[in-house]
This record gives sequence, C-alpha cells and structure tokens, in this order.
Amino acid sequence: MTNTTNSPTADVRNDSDQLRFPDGFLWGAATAAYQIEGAANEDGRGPSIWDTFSHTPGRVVEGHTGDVACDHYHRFREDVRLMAELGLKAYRFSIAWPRIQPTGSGPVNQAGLDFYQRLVDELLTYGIEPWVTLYHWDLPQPLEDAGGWPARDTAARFAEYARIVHEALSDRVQYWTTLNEPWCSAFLGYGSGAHAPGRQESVAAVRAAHHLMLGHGLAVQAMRAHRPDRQYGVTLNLYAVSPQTDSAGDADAARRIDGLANRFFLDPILKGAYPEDVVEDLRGVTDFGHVHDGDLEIISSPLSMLGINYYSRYVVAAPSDEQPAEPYWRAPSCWPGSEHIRFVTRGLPVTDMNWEIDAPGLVEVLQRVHREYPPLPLYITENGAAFVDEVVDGEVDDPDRVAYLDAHLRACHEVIRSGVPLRGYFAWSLMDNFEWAWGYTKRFGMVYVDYENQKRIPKSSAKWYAEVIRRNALTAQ
Ligand code: IFM
Repeated sequence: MTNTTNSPTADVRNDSDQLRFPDGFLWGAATAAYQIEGAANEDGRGPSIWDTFSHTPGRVVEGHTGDVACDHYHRFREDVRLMAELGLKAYRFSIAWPRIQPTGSGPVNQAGLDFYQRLVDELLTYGIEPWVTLYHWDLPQPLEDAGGWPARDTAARFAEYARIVHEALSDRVQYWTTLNEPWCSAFLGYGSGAHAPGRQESVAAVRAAHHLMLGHGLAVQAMRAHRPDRQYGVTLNLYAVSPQTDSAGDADAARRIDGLANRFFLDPILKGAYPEDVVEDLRGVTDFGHVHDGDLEIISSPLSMLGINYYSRYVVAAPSDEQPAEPYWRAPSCWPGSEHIRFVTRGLPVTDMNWEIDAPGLVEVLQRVHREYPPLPLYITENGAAFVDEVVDGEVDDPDRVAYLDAHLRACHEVIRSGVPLRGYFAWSLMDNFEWAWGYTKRFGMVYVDYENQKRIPKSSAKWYAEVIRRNALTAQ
C-alpha cells in the first residue's frame, strides 16, 4: 500500500459539548452521472445499459428514465454554487463513460470530456475538491452487446477509458475511484436482473464480478503509471452481517452472505485471493475457469485508499422447515449458490427503502476492515437515507434524515477515536435523483428537487449538515 495511515485520533478533541472531527476531515456529498445529469442524447453521448433498461417497459417504477433527471448537465454551475453555500469540502461525482466514448471504445468525444473539464474547474473555483468515480453503472450499450462485464475484454476497455479521463483531468483531480459498488453491477445487473442490463445468469454474475475487479486493477495500474502522486481507490458497498440466532445453520448463513457481499471483493482487491469458502459455495455455479494466471496480482494492485458505502445490516438465517417444496431459490437471485438463505427483519425503524437503520453496523464494518485487511486510509463514500419528503410553504423539513446522518456520523466519530484511519465522509446524496429501478419515487437528497421545474430546495438536513461541516463537529448528546 502506498499511503501510511498515521493515527487520526490525536486530532479528535472532545469538548464537553462537541464531538470534534480531525482537522482536514473531508466533508462531502456524492452523486452519480446517470442519476442526475439528464441530457441523455446531447453532445454526442452514446446509449448506456441504463438508457436501454429504463426505456424497457416494466423495468423501472412508473417507467421513469434518466433522460432529464436533475438536468445537472445544464445546471451544474447552479449546483456547484449550492455545494459552496453548504460549505462542502469535496464533491464525489461520476463520469458517464458513454459521454467520453459513445461506443465504449475508440475515439474520444471531446464535447463529453469538456463537460467534466468545466465541472472540475467550477468546483476548484469554489475550493471544492473534485472526487472522480469512473464507473457508476452506465456501461456503454455497445459493450454490453459485445458481452458486457461477463466478457473479459470489457476490463481492457475500461482501463482504456480510465486512461483517457485520467489524462484529461488528473492535473486537477487528486482522488480517483475506479468502480462504484461492483457487487451491484455484477449481482444485481447479471444475477437477479433488478438492475441494468437485467440479465439473470448466475455464472455471468460471477464472471462479471471478476472482470469488474480486473478492470479496476488495470485502470489503477495505468493511472498510477501516469501520475504516481494521485490517490487511487475503489468503492465497495459493505454490510454488517449477523446471524439471526446462535444456531450453526444461521452462522453458516451469515458466513455465506458476508462472503458474497463483502469478502468476495475485499479479499481479491486487498489480499490478492478469493476467499476459499466462497469459491467452495460457488462450486455448483462455476469452476472459476475465467480467472487467468496473474489476474489476482493485477486486481490487488496497491491502493491509496478504500471507499466504503454503508447503508444497513443483513440479518440472515438458514432455510426454515416451512420452506416450499419447490424451492423458491430457483428464482433468479443476487446470491448465487446461496439462494436458500433467508433475510430476516428485526422490527427496527426503516427508511423509505425498507432498509433497517443500524448505525452500530457502520462501526462494525469500519473496524472489521481496519482489523482484517492491510491498513489503508478509509472514506465513507456514501451514506444516507431515503424518506418521504414534502414541501410545505416552500420548505422541506426532514428530521428523520437528520437523525440518520447524525447517528452514522456519531458512529464515524467513535471509530476514529478507536484508531481507525477514517479520513472523510460523503453523504448520499447531494440532491434527490433517479434511484435506479425505483426511478424518482425515492428521495435520498439533502437538497429537494422539484422535477416539474427543476427547482432545488435545501432540506433541513442540508442546513444541519452545513453546520456540522462549519463546526467540524457534532453536538455531544
Ligand atoms: O443511489 C444509490 C447509489 O447509486 C449507489 N449506492 C446506493 C444508493 C442508494 O440506493
């Protein structure tokens, strides 16, 4: 690993009424290209798998698409001004591959690159650190037509695209994330089919996971060779995973789900090997013949940081005796080889996604990564919640979101005090946006977007977050 991880605890002062964060803690908010940009057919942008998917009837709630989204492509200056008003120190956004290479390979579409040049310049004008994610799920459709992520060549295409963007922006962009949540791209895109491209093929999902990680490694190598002085990482969506009971069956269920959700990505990327137990769980799905000699060395190329997206905990159990005779796990699943595991709820308060709110799970995840993997600066690259928001007299009061963010930031503070090198936090999301298969029906933003007129209204959570950033501290309880 290239970066050392000096203890951040020295900076954390606990005044009687404040939980202070280390000086220089990177406070940010995150978005993704397809979720906010719109302008789907402008300036030479090609189609992505999400254009195809969202335009396929029945795939996205109410037939919503990202054609217009938050119209950020045209309103980015207004949006950056808003970020500055909130006092954000950093902004994490993704680059739309089909704007840069409309067919996924070959010539560069200069107009697409220019958009991101303008965005980066605008951010820097306000002193906001740009944090680039190269791939947040919008694979150019022609690459899917050629096989998509299950095809090995897609990894090479991704590295080529990364090199193009990096050459254009790395003079001004320090922080580079290759992939956002490869678990979702692989297992929702090719396993359950809930996400684009909507394929339901277990073998393809496992292959996709491997080629996503291979593309990540190749991209890191190419970018680091060009600019060793920049920060490179990947963002994984990690879960706390617990067994429902102390039974051996439930313990095995937890091992399996932790294996597929967390270790299947953490281990190759940070330790250079697939977890043996998960490979064994997947024996009935694939023989891993798609893994070539040398791949794992590439996949485990040294990183400067790790991005973690945290939302909730999975509580799991062994199959129950009452399970149907014709196993429901024959249905397409995002848990290949472990389709029989039951996900149970504990009756905790949930967000509008029906995800249980579990801030202690964030402590567990961060401490676990720090304890079990090589030391690396960590960043929360996403954390946040969807709730039903209403505009009343031109204002949006969202106390549930404030409570969610507050609880999770307390968790962050706790892990920093325990010695974990957590260096920054990005709230998901800056503004309401296209929530994938849920379309615009779920609102994750700290800024409300009125999709009728594209008006932005900072919610009370945005004002609360601005105050946390300004004080670099939470109020002690
Ligand atoms: O909106 C998504 C984001 O694109 C990836 N991480 C989870 C968020 C909420 O579902």
